[in-house]
Amino acid sequence: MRTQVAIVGAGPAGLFLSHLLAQEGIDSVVLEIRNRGHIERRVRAGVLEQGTVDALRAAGVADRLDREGLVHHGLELRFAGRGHRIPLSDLADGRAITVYGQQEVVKDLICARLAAAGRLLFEVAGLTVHVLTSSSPVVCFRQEGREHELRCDVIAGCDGSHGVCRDAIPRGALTVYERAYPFAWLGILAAVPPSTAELIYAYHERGFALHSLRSPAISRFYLQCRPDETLEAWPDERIWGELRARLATDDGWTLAEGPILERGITTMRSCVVEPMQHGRLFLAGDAAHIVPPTGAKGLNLAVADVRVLAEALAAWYRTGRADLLESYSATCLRRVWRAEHFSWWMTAMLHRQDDDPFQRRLQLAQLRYVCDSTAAATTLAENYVGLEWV
Ligand code: RFL
Ligand code: PHB
Repeated sequence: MRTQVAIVGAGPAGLFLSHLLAQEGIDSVVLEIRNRGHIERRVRAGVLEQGTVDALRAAGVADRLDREGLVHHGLELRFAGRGHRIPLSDLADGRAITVYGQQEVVKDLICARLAAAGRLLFEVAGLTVHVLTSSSPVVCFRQEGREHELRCDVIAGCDGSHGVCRDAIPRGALTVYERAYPFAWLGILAAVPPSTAELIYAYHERGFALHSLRSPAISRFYLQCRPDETLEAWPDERIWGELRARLATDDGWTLAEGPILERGITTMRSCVVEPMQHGRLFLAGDAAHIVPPTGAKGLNLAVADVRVLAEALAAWYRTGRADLLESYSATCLRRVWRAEHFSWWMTAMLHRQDDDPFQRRLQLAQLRYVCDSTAAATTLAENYVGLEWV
């Protein structure tokens, strides 16, 4: 088997890269360890930056997003029994976010690739990457019991935080920057109309809570919990009780409850590998960097990376110029580190960290400042909707 670009992983990064390359006339094969149903059902991100929506639209894969996505011009910070609206669009040049499930983006991209007869191989096993510093790297894998070798010009490692591409780079060629957090998120999807028109990020002494949404009939919630907790410790009654307590206000706001459709616990960490390239292997998305979900940046960074990579590959194939490929890592890392800082800042401001009352007063002082100062609110708003110039 041969292709120009072998793409490992059919998450948003791998699928969108394959789509962008096809638009430039560049052939690719996407290799995915899971089956199609699994990746189309995997509940994850929900917030798309303005730039992500614009990129999906420009690539012709936003028809359903434009019909079903919920455009939000603000969000709420809730603490000390009161909500404070941050008018995102007023503070960020009219830009907005769109709430649209990541698995819907994945479904739309799979449809587009299959409609264009793109090669998407599901349920590949034992995938390994070889001769990365040669001009003809190779991907080996098994499918339906048969061994395959895929020769290519370039490998795109889009295989997420537990993939194999990053680990194929020799130690010593990469620097890993990491930070763990002493808490996790319990996330649920519930069949209940949202009790809010905009996202609510709540700081409470019992811990952080987030009220998000997916559609007029489906709500999404997250609760800060301990990283060692299991789902058995969280029966439905405890989940709704904590959400009611952490989201409570003094003005009689009530939370509608409903059947829980899906639940999961995610640990939180920050991680960046530098550089995002080794020879002919280019890392993109979660394979190269992880952010805690508080800033809603992971999917948006994955899309931003592959836009840079697709443009660099297009220039290379068209004219032979390699400068954009050579600067791929540096170009992406500027945006990555801005998002790392923003996600860390949002996380530190909103989570209960320990029993330190000094720390709690600092967090409240920061929250009040963000709500009362236009300059501080603008910092949150422009980062949240996505900075155009990084
Ligand atoms: P993905 O989506 O993990 O896709 C990687 C794919 O690679 C496959 N794979 C392999 N394939 C072949 N061989 C192997 N050896 C393989 N190993 C792995 C995997 O099966 C998978 O299909 O990475 P990608 O494409 O880089 O996309 C990144 C995003 O998924 C991630 O950053 C976001 O989900 C993060 N995130 C959020 N991002 C946002 O922008 N906005 C949000 O609101 C937001 N909320 C979230 C989130 C992530 C969460 N969790 C569960 C981690 C909320 C949560 C709870
Ligand atoms: C979500 O809707 O899944 C969501 C929203 C905001 C975040 C993280 C996740 O910061």
